[in-house]
Amino acid sequence: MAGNRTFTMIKPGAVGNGFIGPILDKITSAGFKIIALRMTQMTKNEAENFYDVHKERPFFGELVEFMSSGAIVAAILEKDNAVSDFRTLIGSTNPEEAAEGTIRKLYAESMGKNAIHGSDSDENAIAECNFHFATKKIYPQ
Ligand code: 3AN
Repeated sequence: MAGNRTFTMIKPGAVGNGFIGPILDKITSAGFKIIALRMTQMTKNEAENFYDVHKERPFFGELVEFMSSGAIVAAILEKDNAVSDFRTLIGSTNPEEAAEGTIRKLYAESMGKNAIHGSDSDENAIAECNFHFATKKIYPQ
């Protein structure tokens, strides 16, 4: 059965461009409940650990630099079928290929600076929620 939680981060570019409010509105308007929320800045080391699965990819250095370059907004979201429905809401990794109305189509600058992260599996969602939030900082609705 598909899980009901996913993890997201509004990335530094979108935070810097003033899109926290509009993006959170898109998320809640799509039926997701925010059950944990935190503005923070990842250290380079934390970004390397978070994106460890991508360490062999050519864009890893750029990704780590960007994700530790400014504030992010991390959140845990609850909804039936959360991982898959949230991936649909954010759109393709490359904003040029993202469907109209998706968060990346609306707010991403490029493939690297693509506005928002969404977990790609239930297993990764659990790991990513635990990476950013202590259990006592999660408030199931
Ligand atoms: P997604 O975030 O859509 O699941 P992944 O997991 O393939 O995409 O990549 C993780 C992150 O790495 C992306 N959100 C994006 O910021 C960055 N990224 C992926 N592919 C590229 C690329 N070809 N060039 C630059 N950055 C990339």
